Parts: sequence; structure tokens; C-alpha cells
Amino acid sequence: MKKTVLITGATSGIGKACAQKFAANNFDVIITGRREPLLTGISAELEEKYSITCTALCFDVQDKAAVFSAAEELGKMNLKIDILINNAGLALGRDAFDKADLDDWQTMIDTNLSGLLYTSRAFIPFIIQSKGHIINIGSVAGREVYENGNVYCATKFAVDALTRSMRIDLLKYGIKVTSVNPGAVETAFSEVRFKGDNIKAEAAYKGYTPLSQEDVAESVFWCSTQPPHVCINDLSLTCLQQANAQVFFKDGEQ
Ligand code: NDP
Ligand code: 8X3
Repeated sequence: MKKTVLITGATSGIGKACAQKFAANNFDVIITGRREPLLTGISAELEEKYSITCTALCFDVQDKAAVFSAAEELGKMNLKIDILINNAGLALGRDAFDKADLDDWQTMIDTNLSGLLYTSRAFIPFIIQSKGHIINIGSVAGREVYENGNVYCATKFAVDALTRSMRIDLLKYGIKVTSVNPGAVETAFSEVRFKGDNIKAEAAYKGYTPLSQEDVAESVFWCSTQPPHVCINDLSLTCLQQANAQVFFKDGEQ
């Protein structure tokens, strides 16, 4: 039977690559994000290319009421969800603890933590019904902190804690819960983090070959296609030139 995946933050980067990967494998896809024109374009492209159904829902994960009303809308449309990918997220700034912008901190907490809580609570009834799978996109920054990573790292540590908690609390429903924790992936992430400063954003990926969004989508898809009795608890991946959240071996280093 055809399965459906809901991906938060599918207008760009890892989320968009996941939408493409699942659609290419004959899943129906529900994509979400704040940028409606991008959602509409991606939805049309996936339906045309892969002959699947792609439903686009435009909402901000920070907005509790909007998240729950999107879930209500899906319920009215009688849509089922087999896999929820909690991917929407961002970093803002890379500043020392004593200098960082409080609004940046708040936005990261509201998006990466509260947003993930809202989408999980709103869509879990669908996942319970389908005995499905929740995949949270964490980060190597949720395993080890790095200099000036402070609140971004804290939100990703929280994603790790919530993934473990969900796995325990939802065990009785036969639901799989996985975290996928990538190292550096070349997406719009750094452009957003450095607020459009392209020089800083490009520097983040200089001197090594980072992961691509497709590499991460491949891992997410693999986690979701294991036999029914197998649950991948967490999967961490980095590019060959990255050992952990802090250590890189860049071109030209000896
Ligand atoms: P992108 O900036 O390319 O994509 C981020 C996505 O999240 C966009 O689709 C954006 O959609 C969505 N998003 C952001 N804020 C909100 C919000 N408030 N409400 C709804 N959607 C939102 O970055 P990535 O693909 O790299 O990031 C995806 C996830 O991967 C994040 O959780 C990030 O922390 C994580 N990650 C990234 C790594 C990297 O090096 N790139 C490494 C490890 C983890 P829109 O703007 O349309 O709302
Ligand atoms: C994103 C990867 O190393 O920039 O989670 O924090 S990193």
C-alpha cells in the first residue's frame, strides 16, 4: 500500500531533498514551510515528475495554533501519515555566549525546540494510527558543543533528549523513533545563520567536501525502509573530512 511522509521545512536543503527522495520512491508527500511560492513550485514539480500526490501546507512551526490547525486540516482531508520528518530548523549567529543576540537565541528555541514539540504533538495521532515512524533531524551539534555554538547546540541536544523520550513513551504504540544527526551539510543553513553574509556562509564550507542534502536524504530514507521489527535509534553522519562537531581536516593540512 502506498505510504505518505510529512516533512517539515521542505522548501530547501535537507527537507527538500527528503521530499524528492521519498517522491522518487513512490511515496505521497506532505511538504511544509513558511514560503508558500516555493511549496507550490516543489509540489507541482514532484507531482509531475513522479506521479505522486504532494500536499503543501504553509505554516510557521513556531506558531502553535497554526501547527494544530494544519493537523486539523489534514484530518478533514482524511490524509494518513506513515512517516513524520521533523526537519524544520535553523541556526542564527555564531557568537560567544556573552555577546550573542537574545532574539537569535529565542528564535532558535522557538523553532528548533518548541516547533518540534508542536509538530510532534499535532501529528502524533496520525502516526499512532498508522503505527508509523518519527524521524527527528538532530545534528552532531546535539552530541558535542563547539565554540560559539551555545544555544544552537542546546536546541539540538534537546532534539536528542526528545527523540529518546518519544521512543520510550511511544513504544507501546509500536512507533519507531529515530534521530538523524548530520555534520556539516552545504545548504542554505549557513546563509541563514550568517544572515545573508555570503562571504561567511561560503567560508563555512571551504577547504573540505561537506555532505550534500542528498547524502542526508539517503540516510533518512534508509532509516525508514528497514524491516518492521528494526528501529534505527540514531544515525550520525559526517563527511570524510569531519570527525565530530569540532574537528575538521581541511585541504592542505598535514
Ligand atoms: P535550510 O535553511 O536549507 O532549510 C531549513 C528549512 O527549515 C527550510 O525549508 C525552512 O523553510 C524551514 N524552516 C525554518 N524555520 C521555520 C519555521 N519557523 N517554520 C517552518 N519552517 C521553517 O537548512 P538545512 O536543510 O540545512 O536544515 C534543515 C535541518 O537540518 C535543520 O533542523 C538544521 O538544524 C539541521 N541540520 C543542518 C545541518 C547543516 O550543516 N546544514 C547539519 C545538521 C543538522 P521556510 O524558510 O520556507 O519556512
Ligand atoms: C549544523 C552543523 O556544525 O554547523 O547542525 O552546527 S554545525
